[in-house]
Amino acid sequence: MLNELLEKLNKISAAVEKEFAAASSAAEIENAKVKFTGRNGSITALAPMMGKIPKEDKPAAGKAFNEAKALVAKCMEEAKERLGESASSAESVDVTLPGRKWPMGTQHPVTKTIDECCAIFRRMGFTVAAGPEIETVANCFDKLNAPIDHPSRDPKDTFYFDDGRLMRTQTSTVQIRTMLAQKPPIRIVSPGRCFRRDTPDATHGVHFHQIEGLYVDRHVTLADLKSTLKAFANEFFGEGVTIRMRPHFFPFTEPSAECDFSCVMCGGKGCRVCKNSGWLEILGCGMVNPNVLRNVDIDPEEWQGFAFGMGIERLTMLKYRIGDLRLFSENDFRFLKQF
Ligand code: 2NM
Repeated sequence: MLNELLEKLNKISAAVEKEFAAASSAAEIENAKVKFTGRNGSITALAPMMGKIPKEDKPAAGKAFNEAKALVAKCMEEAKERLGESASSAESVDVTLPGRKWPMGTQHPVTKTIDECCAIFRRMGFTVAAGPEIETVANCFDKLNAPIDHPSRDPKDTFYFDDGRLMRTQTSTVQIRTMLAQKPPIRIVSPGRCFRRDTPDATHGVHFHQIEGLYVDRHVTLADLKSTLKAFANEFFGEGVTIRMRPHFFPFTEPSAECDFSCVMCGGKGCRVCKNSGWLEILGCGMVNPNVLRNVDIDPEEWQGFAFGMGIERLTMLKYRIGDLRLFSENDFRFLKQF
């Protein structure tokens, strides 16, 4: 038994010397090592024989094993030395290996909708404007003609800082900033994040996205507003969509309206999504209240304007048939990678 083992180890040792002597790259050296002492290496494979060696022969067998392993280590060192620099650095980069693939990211569906809305309004001559998320009471409420007791001013509904500033509740603040900084004509859309203080639950958190539009010029009428919204509806949802306006109230516009689009799911026939009405409430709009214009030093006798605002999440859900708001904030890759 011992002789058989010694014979096998001898043969392998000869092969070890040959193999390492022939190795001409770091990869080949590594391969040779694996071939002899790796998990399925030929020396490793002899280990079970130890169990069958008679007790008195075990020391000799163990010695022979250790010598074979030491030979592998020695030949490996020699081979590495022989190859010098080329083995340790240059050759260790195997240029024939395939490159590492970096996963390609995707756009968040909310970002997609923002970009698409901006593109549509740009084609109609609007500029995209941005502003800070932390705002003053003046920009968020006072200048927008919000009455002093308006519920949205309540700290129950709006996040206030100790210094009196707040997290904007709509992006009309950007319209105010633009009107203060520029003379009409003004044509802007302002997409962005808004904050309302609500107890976060399964269906809504504290922030959402809006895009608001503003057009101030001479002779702007409700007809301009309606045709702009109709053009948007057809660009965003498709040619077949019709719109309607219903009277409403906002402090910053007069008159004000809510604008419905014919249901994009059923084409207006009535379905679950439109609660069988054939219509979807999409946005709020109106003619800029003369008080707002006066608040930003624009003469309402000379200039008129229209404005509108809509929720990005709702547009996105309707366009991509997303049934649950939570998907927008859960960061589930299975959801996000579809966009
Ligand atoms: C809406 C609905 C109606 C609006 C008004 C203004 C401004 F600054 F001109 F007064 N900006 N946005 C507006 C009007 C926003 O959101 C539902």
